Amino acid sequence: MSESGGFTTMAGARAEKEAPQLGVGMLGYAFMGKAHTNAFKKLPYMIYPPPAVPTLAAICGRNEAATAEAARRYGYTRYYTDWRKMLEDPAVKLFDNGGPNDAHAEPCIAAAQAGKHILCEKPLARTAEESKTMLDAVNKAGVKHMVAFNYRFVPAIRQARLLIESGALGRIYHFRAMYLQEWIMPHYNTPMIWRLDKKAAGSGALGDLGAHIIDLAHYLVGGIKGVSAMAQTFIKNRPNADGSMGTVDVDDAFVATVEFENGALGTLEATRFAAGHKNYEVLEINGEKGSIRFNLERMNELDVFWVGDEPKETQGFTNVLISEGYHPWWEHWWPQGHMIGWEHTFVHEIAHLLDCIVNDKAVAPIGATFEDGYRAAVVCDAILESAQGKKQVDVKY
Ligand code: SOE
Repeated sequence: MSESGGFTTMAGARAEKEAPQLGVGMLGYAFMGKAHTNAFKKLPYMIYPPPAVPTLAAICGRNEAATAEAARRYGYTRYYTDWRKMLEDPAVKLFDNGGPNDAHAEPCIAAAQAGKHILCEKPLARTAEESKTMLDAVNKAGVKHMVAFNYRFVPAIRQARLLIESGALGRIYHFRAMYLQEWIMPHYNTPMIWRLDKKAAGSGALGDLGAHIIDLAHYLVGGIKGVSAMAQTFIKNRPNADGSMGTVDVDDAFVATVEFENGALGTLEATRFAAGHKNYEVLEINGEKGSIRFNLERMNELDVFWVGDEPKETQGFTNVLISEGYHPWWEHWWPQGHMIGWEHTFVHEIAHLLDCIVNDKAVAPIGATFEDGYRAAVVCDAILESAQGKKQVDVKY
């Protein structure tokens, strides 16, 4: 308990010196541009003293009016409609790629060659091969690099990793994860969008949602040895903006069984056709000493079960609130029980990257590097190969 019995003093932090500033160049102004910019602006006064103060040097997007509006709305100093010009801007030290999947590789490789540190939204790229070109570029350039697998930065997920690392679960037998959404079901009348076009997205639910749970499988359990999967496209044609009919050439859903290198067995599932589920990412880990269960829609909680934990063992799982000052990142927020949300995971992950940049620390294992993005892409490719070939596929990173 802290001095006030669980209510830490909110005004206690003191900054000994001015934090360094770091200019950000943001590619994209839509969903991820908004989520990342919200984190850049909130970070300096909530993660206090901040490792660095991100300055909004520039934002870039194809549509000039929308990009200029985003610059005004968020307070970016400049805006560009050509990312090549933005990368020439000396004020840009951190390139943040929040663009669609087909706009990840070329700009990130160019940013690495220009000596910029890089944050790239997930999935890293459309395929493992394309991800590898990005990994090679950042390794050659010696810049810091992170993939925005933001669920590693949910306090409860970080707490699960710490418990597993401490041996609290013992040998891991199972990893079970689902990521369920509903927003492209018939009643949404979703037209052809870039996420449903293989050329733009690389894959469908697999790369968008499956990549998250594959990264968490790597983060919480370890490497994957082999997969056996099935995939389905439930609606094969959707209207294009011009009224013509487009062909959906990506998966609407996949299910996979996986064998981990440490012998554990797993099941992975992601779909955008789970009626009633809005952003339902759940996972469960079963070990010899107990189990841990997480649900993103109750993201400040963990359900735990400890073998031999009398008398709870006879009653099943216990629900634990992850909101104490000593829980990961909670010292930056509110007193116990005052919940944080999905947006705060971006504040945590960007603060971590800034700390790694200004203090030359390793991004991994707390954050996902381009190596992790590549490893997730290898598993995604294996799942597609298994589904298309109707066979089990070995995973070779
Ligand atoms: C859309 O499916 C989406 O925004 C994903 O792209 C995000 O990564 C996920 O966190 C929420 O859903």
